[in-house]
Amino acid sequence: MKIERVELLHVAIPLVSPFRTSFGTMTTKDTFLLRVVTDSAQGWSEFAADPAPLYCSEFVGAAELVLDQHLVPRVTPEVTAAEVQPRTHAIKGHKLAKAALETAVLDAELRSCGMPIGAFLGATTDRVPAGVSVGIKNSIPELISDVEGYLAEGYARIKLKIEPGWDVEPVRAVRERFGDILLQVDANTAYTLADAEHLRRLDEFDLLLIEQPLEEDDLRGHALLAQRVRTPICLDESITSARDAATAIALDACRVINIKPARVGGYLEARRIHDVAVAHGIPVWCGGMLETGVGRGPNLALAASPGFVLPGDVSASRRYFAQDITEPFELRDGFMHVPTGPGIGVDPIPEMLKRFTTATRVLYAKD
Ligand code: NPG
Repeated sequence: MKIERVELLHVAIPLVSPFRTSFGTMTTKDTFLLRVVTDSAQGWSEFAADPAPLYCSEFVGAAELVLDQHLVPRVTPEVTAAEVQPRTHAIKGHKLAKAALETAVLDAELRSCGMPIGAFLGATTDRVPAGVSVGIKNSIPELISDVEGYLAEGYARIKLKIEPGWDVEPVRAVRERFGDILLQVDANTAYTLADAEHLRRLDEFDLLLIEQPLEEDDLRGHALLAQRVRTPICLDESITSARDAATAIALDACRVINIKPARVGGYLEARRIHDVAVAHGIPVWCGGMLETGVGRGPNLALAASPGFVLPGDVSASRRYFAQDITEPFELRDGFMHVPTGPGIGVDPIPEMLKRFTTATRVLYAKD
């Protein structure tokens, strides 16, 4: 497939309400889209990280630079989606930037042969149960009211963001108020092994899992923590490849894995992690990074693979955006539907693209 043009479009889309985690508060989805025009079709993708390196080491400015100077030159003028990873392998790290590039190329390739990404990845269902991630609130009544609203909308599972000082009490309040719902927590690396006894207090609430309690490079710490708490440990930030997944499983550092395609370099590696996990009997679920429809569509397709046995962070567009950049994804009876069109199955709406784009840059143009 011949690439004719690569464009990077900065977009800024307001969130319906601030989203607070242990690493910061987001009020706008501020990122970029990639558009890859080829001789047969065009492809779209979304860079998943934020303007500051708070969730992971990558951020918008660095990704733009590495795509422009190091990644795009290695895949132009001719490439296939499967070749993106080997051709960019020499560039260390930058998996979220690589994921954006691979996904746009994959989208173009799949569109050119009329294949939906779900069919390509091996989806075995056309709808997936949706969970919702609930940020840290100013008070427990505020949290209860938000959770009540999400349950009324039909979400199948609630994930509470936690941090030291906002953990046992909010979890207790939600469990007491809503009874036997599917409930899990996400610490985004906010604790240390010295907090093991404190984290053990979460055991009484029968959580599905505790996600990424310790630093991303602390697999041993997670393995030791797993011996001291009953709640299953789930890894997110720590898993950036199929090899990481195999290592973490071998070390007993996790009993569940959150797969975010962006974090692991794209959908091809995400599928490999899924396969490693399935081979070891480890359940997986699909994470989210407040993606617009451009990222949400393919995430839903991945979440339709058979190993995704837990509800993912694949909520409706309106959970985050009053107006999405694509047609909105909607929740129906607690499920989200996998897009069926070719490629990622969604396109930015030209009018919305115009409204939300703050700058456009051409990274490659055929002479
Ligand atoms: O529903 O898309 C969603 C968000 C789910 O909580 C969520 N994402 O740590 O998993 C996370 C968190 C996140 C948000 C990560 C923003 C990075 C950026």
